[in-house]
Amino acid sequence: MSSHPQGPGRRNFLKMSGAAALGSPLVAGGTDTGGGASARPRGLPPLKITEVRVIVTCPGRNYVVVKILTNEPGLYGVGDATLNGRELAVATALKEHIAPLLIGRDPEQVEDVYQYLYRGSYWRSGPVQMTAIAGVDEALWDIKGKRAGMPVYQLLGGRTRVGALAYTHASGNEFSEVEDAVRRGMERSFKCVRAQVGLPGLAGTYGTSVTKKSEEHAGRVDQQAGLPETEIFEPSVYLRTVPKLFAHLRSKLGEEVELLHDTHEKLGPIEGARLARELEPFHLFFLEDLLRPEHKESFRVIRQYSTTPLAMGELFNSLWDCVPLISEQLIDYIRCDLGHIGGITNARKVASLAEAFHVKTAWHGPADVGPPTHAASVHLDIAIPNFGVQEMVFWPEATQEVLPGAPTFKDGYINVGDTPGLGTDVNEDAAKKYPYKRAYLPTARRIDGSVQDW
Ligand code: KDG
Ligand code: MG
Repeated sequence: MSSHPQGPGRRNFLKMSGAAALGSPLVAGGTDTGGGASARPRGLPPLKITEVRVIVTCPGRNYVVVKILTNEPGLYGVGDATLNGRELAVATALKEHIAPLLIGRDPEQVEDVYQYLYRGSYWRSGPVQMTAIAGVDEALWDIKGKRAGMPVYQLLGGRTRVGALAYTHASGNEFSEVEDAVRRGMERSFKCVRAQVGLPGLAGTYGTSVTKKSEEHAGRVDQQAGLPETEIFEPSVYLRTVPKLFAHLRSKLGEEVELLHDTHEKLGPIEGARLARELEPFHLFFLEDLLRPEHKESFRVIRQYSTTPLAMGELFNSLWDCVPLISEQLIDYIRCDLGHIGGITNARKVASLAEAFHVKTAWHGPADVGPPTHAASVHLDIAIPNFGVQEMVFWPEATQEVLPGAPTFKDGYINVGDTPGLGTDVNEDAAKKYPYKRAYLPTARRIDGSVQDW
């Protein structure tokens, strides 16, 4: 192979040798070492996975990073396999169960590896397994891009837009604080801002327990060291407060700024319908995650009552979680997390399914998934035709030191550059400076003490 693992020599070589052929089928009873190891295009040396490193690090918060090395000197890929509050479960799945299956396999057979890890394991889906698979998938796309000398978005069909419209977060305990935070987002050139407010008499509502500079914390849900803290939630208080917040924001800020809101799966169907209906006059860009993820058909109730655009999906782990909502056009934005739904390979299928039903994408982009997942999301955003909006974060210095190369933000848009692969990396020495710290998400209860969806 060329002495420049990421250089243009690769691209020319691939052009000359044509598309990679799939290999000969396995003979019955053999060990599955992958579909195509034996049938590479003439002259292209076979590529093999030689090592899978699982790096757990806490530069401000916990991240699980997958680094896949190959037999080609210098050629490796980096993926993110972080599952907030369950990091070590994913790291163990990767180290103990998945890594041994990857050694010797052809890293370029991304779809085959995905199928093998998803369907081949018999135990399918679930957040731990799908986050682990996402880490592997992102690393393999990174390798493929580096080998081709192209950014991943080129492998996905090339650019369809100059950048991905991004949204940031604004929050506060008073309406005026939220208003100020939205203004700060707008000053920073955001065209879209998610607004969350504290509930009177109830301390620590979802998305509000941050400092006044809330846009710095976009998507950042504080991890609770030790044991999780409990927030108190009451649907009646929430339902009375949120429409008044948006009435306030529209009266102060006008119609132009796009406003979003996240219910974070806290309501029942008729409550969700009431909220969506009462928010109609304030023209939200979307109302996110009204209902728990289990019974998708409940969204029919909301659709009957309201034209507020709906988004859903950050807790979904499989393509089939998305099918009822998309095929019945019960939502307007599908917002799976690439890091929890198996990576680019599965998310692009979700996007294509959505395209057929007039549903757009709004991939989940909080700080509790790492820069490689954010980069993967943006590569997909700028390549697909039915992109909607991208949630984004600003990274603290320590995260940038350990996980460099995150997408950049300018004039309301988030973007990736032309570095081959995903453009992100891991600094293993820096990662060692920040050892894992056990941490949890908060949890929630009603005033009567019963468990509430957080
Ligand atoms: O780990 C949980 C967070 O990722 C989640 O609470 C953030 O809902 C979220 C969002 O929309 O960013
Ligand atoms: Mg959310």
